[in-house]
Amino acid sequence: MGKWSIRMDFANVIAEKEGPVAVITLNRPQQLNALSYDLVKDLSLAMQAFDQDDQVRVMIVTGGEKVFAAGADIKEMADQGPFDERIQERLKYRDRINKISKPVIAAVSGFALGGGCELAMSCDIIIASETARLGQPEVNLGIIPGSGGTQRLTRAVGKYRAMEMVLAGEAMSAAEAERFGLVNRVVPVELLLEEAKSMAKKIAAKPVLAVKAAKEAVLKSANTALDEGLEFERKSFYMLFASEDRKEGMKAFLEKRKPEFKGK
Ligand code: DAK
Repeated sequence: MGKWSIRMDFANVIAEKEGPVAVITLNRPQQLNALSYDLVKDLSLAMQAFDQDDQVRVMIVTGGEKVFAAGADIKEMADQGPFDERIQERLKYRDRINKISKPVIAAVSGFALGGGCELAMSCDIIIASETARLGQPEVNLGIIPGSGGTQRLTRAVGKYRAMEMVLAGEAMSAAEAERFGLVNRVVPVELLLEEAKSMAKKIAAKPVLAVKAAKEAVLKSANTALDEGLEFERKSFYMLFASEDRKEGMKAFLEKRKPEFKGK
């Protein structure tokens, strides 16, 4: 088991946790981590398990150093009909990934295409390596992005750049993705996981109730008009005033010491 305190067994992902940080590695390297039904199911189950695990504060989703994910599994999809039971099931597992309440960091190296790019975009923070290439090439297959690509990409990079990616199907380099705000930062490949873990540990040290409310409030902004979003933010803000961690955080600041958060 090495330094990992827990390692869950799944056929298509490696799920490990080290203290408050869980790392889930997509593990179909021969198929460039193509997102088969089984992989999406394993990923979803692993993420849900960590979401319910009180020891885990932050998750990292990665494909390792070579490739993040080359999209949905085209071999599997080729013969599927639109109402195939597996497509419906897949949607259910995919939706659960979007509903994870803890912060999720994507550590992206190599190709993140189609469903791979959409998976990265449904995470909260994206750290990329210099080799990362993010794109929505679905148009080449006669389809369009189906897991949020047209919506999240447009919100991230703006209409015109999103149109180019979705209509022409060409991927963005890591440097360009950083310039357009599609990734938080770009680091050398060998530092990718280290950087993601360092970000994860930083967040893991913050008071858990405030982190949860902050993620919820930022995500809310995508689905609401400004007035409604501001109201939601205000309610969450006042709710946190009732927490012990809020009192401790402010007291510690005034006493010039490090706060000791309890998650209450
Ligand atoms: N699916 C299945 N296998 C794949 C794959 C994929 N997406 N991508 C790569 N592979 C396999 C290749 O077939 C090859 O397998 P073997 O021939 O060795 O058996 C192996 O991985 C290595 O790939 P290449 O030989 O092609 O490697 P290269 O380095 O030459 O090229 C590449 C890398 C990433 C440029 C190329 O593999 C590529 O273009 N891959 C396809 C990328 C793509 O089009 N991705 C979008 C897929 S469509 C849904 C919502 C969303 C979606 C689905 C459903 N619902 C609402 C239900 C999402 C759709 C998509 O993502």
